[in-house]
Amino acid sequence: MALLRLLSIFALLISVLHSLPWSIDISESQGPGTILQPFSFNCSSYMPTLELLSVRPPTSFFNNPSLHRHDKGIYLGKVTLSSSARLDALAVNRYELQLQYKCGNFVLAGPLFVHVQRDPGRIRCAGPFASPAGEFVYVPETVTPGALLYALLLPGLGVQRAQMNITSAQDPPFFPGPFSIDDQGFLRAPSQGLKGQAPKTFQLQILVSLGKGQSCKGMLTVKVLPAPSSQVSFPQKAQSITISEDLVPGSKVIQVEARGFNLCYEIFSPRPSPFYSIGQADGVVRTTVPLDLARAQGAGVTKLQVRAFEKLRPWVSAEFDLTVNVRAVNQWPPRCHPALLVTQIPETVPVGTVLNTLTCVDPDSTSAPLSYQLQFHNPPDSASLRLRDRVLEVNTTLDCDTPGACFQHAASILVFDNGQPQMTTEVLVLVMVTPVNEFSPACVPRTFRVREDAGPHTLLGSIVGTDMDYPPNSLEYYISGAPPTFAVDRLSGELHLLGPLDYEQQRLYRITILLIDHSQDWDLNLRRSGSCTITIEVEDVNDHAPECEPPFQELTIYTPLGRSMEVTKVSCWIPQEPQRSALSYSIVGGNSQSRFRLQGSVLMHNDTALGPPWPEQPCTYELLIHVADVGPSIPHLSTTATIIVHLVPWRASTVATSTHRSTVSSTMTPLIVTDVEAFWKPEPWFVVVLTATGAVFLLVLGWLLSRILRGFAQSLQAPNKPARALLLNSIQGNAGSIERLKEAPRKEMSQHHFDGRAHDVCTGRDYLFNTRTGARHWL
Ligand SMILES: *[C@@H]1O[C@H](CO)[C@@H](O)[C@H](O)[C@H]1NC(C)=O
Ligand SMILES: *[C@@H]1O[C@H](CO)[C@@H](O)[C@H](O)[C@H]1NC(C)=O
Ligand SMILES: *[C@@H]1O[C@H](CO)[C@@H](O)[C@H](O)[C@H]1NC(C)=O
Ligand SMILES: CC(=O)N[C@H]1CO[C@H](CO)[C@@H](O)[C@@H]1O
Repeated sequence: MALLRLLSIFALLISVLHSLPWSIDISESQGPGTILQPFSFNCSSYMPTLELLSVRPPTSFFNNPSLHRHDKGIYLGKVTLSSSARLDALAVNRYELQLQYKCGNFVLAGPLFVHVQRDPGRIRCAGPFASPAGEFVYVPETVTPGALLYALLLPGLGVQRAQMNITSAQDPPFFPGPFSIDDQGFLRAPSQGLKGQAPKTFQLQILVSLGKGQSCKGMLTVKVLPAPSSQVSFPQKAQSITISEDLVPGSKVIQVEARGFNLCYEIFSPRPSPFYSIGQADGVVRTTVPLDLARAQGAGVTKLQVRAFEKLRPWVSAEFDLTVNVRAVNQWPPRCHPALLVTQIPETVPVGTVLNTLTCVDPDSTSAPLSYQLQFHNPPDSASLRLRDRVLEVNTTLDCDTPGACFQHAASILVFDNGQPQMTTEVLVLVMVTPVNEFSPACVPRTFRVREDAGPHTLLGSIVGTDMDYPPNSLEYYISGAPPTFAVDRLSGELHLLGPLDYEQQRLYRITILLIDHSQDWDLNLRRSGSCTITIEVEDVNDHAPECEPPFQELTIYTPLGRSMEVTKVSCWIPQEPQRSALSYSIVGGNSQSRFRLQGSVLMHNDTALGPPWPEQPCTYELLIHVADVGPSIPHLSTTATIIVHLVPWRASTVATSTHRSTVSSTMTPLIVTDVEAFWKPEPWFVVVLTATGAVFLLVLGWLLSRILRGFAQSLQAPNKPARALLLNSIQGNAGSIERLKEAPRKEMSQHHFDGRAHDVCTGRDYLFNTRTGARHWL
């Protein structure tokens, strides 16, 4: 050892002294910290430095040299292997270290050659195999099962056999089966093969072990490659497809499929595609936005160019033209403004008045034309409104004064689009017609007649007013400025009498009836009026009974047989109302054999009616003449005059016809009983009748006595004179029979009604008679 040291010092001295390049051999098995070679320098008066300027090939295997003072003026320099030193004779077997020594101004530079010697007893895991990522082995997936994939050769292994094991786990399902490596370093594929394993990578940790406890580790990464494809192609070059616009975004349009291995798909035109996307792996084309044709412009037809390519070899590709047509779908009915049409118009609006104009749009297509149709609901089949294009107008008069309710018109406007399927919108129309008071009420002038004795509240008549507005004849009646004699019922138009009337004071009234309509206009204050004149004629009513002058006559008539002649004239009048001259006369009693009749007020005798043989003897007739007033009203006041006629038959050979008239003397007051039909008052009448009858009876008796005495001498030639004259008072209606005639047989009185008693001189018998019927009862 001491010898070696001496040698080295010697060598150093040589080197320093001669500055010769020198070299060192070092075994590759030397590790970090190994001192290569110490060398000394002579530098007495300076502090020397030693530097490693460079290493070729560059490496960090060497530390900077160190310099230590060894003895007086002598320094020892050392170069050691760094901690990263991994010497490998197969990789680099010579390093050149450039060293520089300084001692004061003295500079010495020179190379040091380090020769790395191989160590035959050492195995090494070197190269990419020993790197953390390991060695990459690319294998197509079509490799035959168990095929040799890789041979792991380790430097320095030489002919020695090492044991190689895969230490990492190879568990399914990631591993189709275990890879294997043998002692020669031959890596083989799993016996199951690698089909379908692309593009997996399998990392295999390899342990290399030699005897004598030596071993190292490394990594092999097997990457399975897909089978090399033949060619990528589409079954057809182009395709056209039609979809409807109502597809929601994300809907599948079509799936494209190309032949090839491990393909990807993309749309390469247009790029970016605004409406569609394609699934990179599955080739499904989907929509990305709503395809509303009205809004998404240009969505109608889209030409897509699709490319399919191999994932690992993108340049292997095929192209496909896809045309997507979007079909419009009618999704929305038209939208209209206004959506509901309610309006109110007066009935007088002229035909052609515009009620409203519809504005409709189709959300599906703003430009497509729409069609409109008017449909009536109430009244059905009405022609009152019409639709011209989109304008609702009044078509016919909306007059509501004719019967039938027309105040509300209900209809619909149907708006159709022309899409498929057709969509419809209904716009309800409600037109209220308001009434207008157009017409004035009217009434016809009329004349009413009323008896002057009519009582209060007597109905004179009804005024009928008319008004053509609806509701018809909604009228009220008023009397305009009338005297308070009349009143009109406000609602019914009946005209009533209020106060007393007097024909003698006022015969004619003219009153103006005012008619005012109501409830015939939307504005209830709008009322119209009309009027007409009603004439009221007061009818005269006779207030007094007629009187006759003289009231009682007695006549002797010489009449030629079979001749007719005037007997006398009955002259009667109403003294209080001399203008009322029309009176009616009738014979009501004593006209036996109907020998007398009345021509107006003239009493005629007619023998011819009797026919021969005419009576030879004189006869006496007591005739009762009923006199009544006639006028505009029913005659109701009357009197009865009495005429006694002595009829003396006269032969033509004797004397001419003559009439002997004897009037009632002034002392003999004839009695005329009058009776007002409507108002018979029995009590005063009875008193008068009884008194008067008694008095007359006495007078007549006296007169008869004088007649008998006077006529005794004439009794030979004159006919039989009536022994008595009966003055009977006519009583109309139910006046009843005269009490005096009690001797009449009871049973016949009960059957007939007799007013008086008379004596027929021609037959010589007494009889009872009825003044109205002329019936007789012979006693
Ligand atoms: C390595 O593999 C061999 C068989 O090839 C086996 O006998 C040996 O035990 C294995 N060694 C280790 C450490 O697994
Ligand atoms: C409009 O009125 C006329 C008659 O005036 C009728 O012929 C026509 O049909 C009406 N129009 C409509 C749309 O009802
Ligand atoms: C008298 O009566 C007869 C028969 O009724 C009639 O034909 C005749 O005309 C009358 N004479 C006169 C003058 O009225
Ligand atoms: C041992 C050795 O060589 N020593 C030398 C160092 O250098 C001085 C002068 O430069 C010499 O005198 C010594 O002999």
